[in-house]
Amino acid sequence: MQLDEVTISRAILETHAEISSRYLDLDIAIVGGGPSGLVCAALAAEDGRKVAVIEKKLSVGGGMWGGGMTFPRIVVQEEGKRLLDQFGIRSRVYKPGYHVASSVESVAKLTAAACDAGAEFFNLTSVEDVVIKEDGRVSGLVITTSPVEMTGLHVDPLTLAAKVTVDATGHDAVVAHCVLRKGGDITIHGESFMWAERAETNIINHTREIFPGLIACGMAANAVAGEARMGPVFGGMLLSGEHAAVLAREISERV
Ligand code: 48H
Repeated sequence: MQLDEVTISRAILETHAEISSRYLDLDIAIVGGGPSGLVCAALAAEDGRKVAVIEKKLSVGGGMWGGGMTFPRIVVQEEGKRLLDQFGIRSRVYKPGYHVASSVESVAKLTAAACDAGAEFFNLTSVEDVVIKEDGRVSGLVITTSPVEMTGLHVDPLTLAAKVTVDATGHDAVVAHCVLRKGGDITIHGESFMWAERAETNIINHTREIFPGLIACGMAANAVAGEARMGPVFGGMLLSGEHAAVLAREISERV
């Protein structure tokens, strides 16, 4: 078999240029590839939307890999069990209503589902700002590569367009903060104390369009709303991602 180094390089550069330029114009941009973003990506792409996940780290999965305090197990309550089943994630019942799954299997299967459904992934890519024009909506994202962000080099970013953006950046609610920082009319209350049952009950209501064109999802939804945290129970993240996919579809059809 012949293998030429320059051909390998061209294969990567040309393929990535073709795919990334095709995905510069999206139905739904999901910022953050944690559990809520992955579920949202899988379900929105399955629904036929043009979806990309923008993830600043090398790997997607966010805070799910480490389970609880580095022990690679997650708990999912009864309400979220059907989503474990839907994504083929095996679990065992610890006590009635407490389903335990491998955190590694969970990330792998959610990621595979999003890929299979046709979502595209831009890892090592960080969102640093939003596009807001005369219609007052978030209509795009300003992106840079994570190595540029980490080194603080003065390199101008690129921009992509999206009918809807989902802020799935976890505790930091990064996209919501971009809007706030630039003077957008948005209130971020900040995450509250640990109260698992309350946090998990209320997260669906907090998963909503928090600014025109911007949906808060997963832990970011609770952080924006001033809601409690929940520790390593992940049903709310899965359900929030599912709800965000439904909202994103409705909003993208109106734009
Ligand atoms: C691109 C970015 C940027 C950026 C961040 O934290 P996550 O896992 O988010 P969720 O909401 O899907 O899940 C939260 C869960 O993991 C968790 O932390 C829980 C349940 N905590 C409970 C508790 O009590 O502590 O993933 C967010 C992802 C990460 O992969 C980040 O790297 C990524 O977003 N991200 N991607 N551009 N500017 N900022």
